[in-house]
Amino acid sequence: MEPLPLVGVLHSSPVIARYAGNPILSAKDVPYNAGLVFNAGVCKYQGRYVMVFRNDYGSLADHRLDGTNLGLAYSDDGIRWQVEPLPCLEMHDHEVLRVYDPRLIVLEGRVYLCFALDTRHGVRAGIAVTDDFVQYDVLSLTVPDNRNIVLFPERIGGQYVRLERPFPVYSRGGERFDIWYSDSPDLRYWGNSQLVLAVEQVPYANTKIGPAAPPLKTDRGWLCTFHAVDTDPARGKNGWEASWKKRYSVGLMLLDLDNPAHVIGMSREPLLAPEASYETSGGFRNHAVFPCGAIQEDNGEVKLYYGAADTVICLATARLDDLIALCAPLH
Ligand code: BMA
Repeated sequence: MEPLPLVGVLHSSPVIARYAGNPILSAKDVPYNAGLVFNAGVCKYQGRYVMVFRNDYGSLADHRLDGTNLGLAYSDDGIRWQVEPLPCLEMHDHEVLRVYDPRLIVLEGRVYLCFALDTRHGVRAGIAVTDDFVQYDVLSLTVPDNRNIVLFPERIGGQYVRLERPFPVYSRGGERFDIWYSDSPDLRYWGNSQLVLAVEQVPYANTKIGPAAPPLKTDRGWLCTFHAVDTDPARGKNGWEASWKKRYSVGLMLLDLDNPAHVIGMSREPLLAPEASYETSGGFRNHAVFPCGAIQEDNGEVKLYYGAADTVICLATARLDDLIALCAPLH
């Protein structure tokens, strides 16, 4: 298969503004062993903002990582966070190596946590449900290789719906991965899988794309962020991880309200591209912005929570109307 072209320079859209106090959460805010504190799911539940974040702990000073857990934090304003004394959802056992990249979705009054998990027999993705962020009931796990699951916040046509990103390593010709749709009658059995958006349709990706934060319902369609990855072998060492050469930007698409496997529109340029110093330098993997949480406020603002350089958690905001307007029809 022909390689996709190099992407070149990228800039963030003028409609999005980084919070001036970024990062909003980092290792120093966590009351237990913490290192890289990044990709965070966020929801509003029972009057508070709740965050579940990824913590790759170890010693940053020595560039050493020992393991991964998920931290839990609460906030009254979505900006200042208080981290709980202990991590949550420990699944580590002989088979499960780690759980990471959480997304939170409030659906029919309960909170669903979608997560990736590395196992001894492949990368999987799971869906768990909780009412208190203490007890979690794991409802389903995919077969390998699949991750980046995001659930829609309501049933559509009676079915539960999700976006996901399988890794077809043989048939697509290298690391060329796309966004897929599946639905389920009960959140346990998933099927009716369909391709939603392919990497070659995204001008700012040449490697892979995947769902980012969970979809937001608007009167024009489901507004979905996705991560868009491009590789440039000339980029060289790009962070303190040994061989990191990729760049992660954020794309935006609008899906049909009644048939979310159908793309109505997509931003032709990234919503967010790594540009701020905390996104481009000094991190584990520089040039990575990776949202796992989005909150739609009543005043028309959208808060986007993203991991920056796989090292800290940041916030950016935009107007919902501006985001919808960026999604141009796909040809
Ligand atoms: C992806 C995942 C994410 C990470 C991103 C950028 O493949 O591992 O957890 O944030 O790469 O490094």
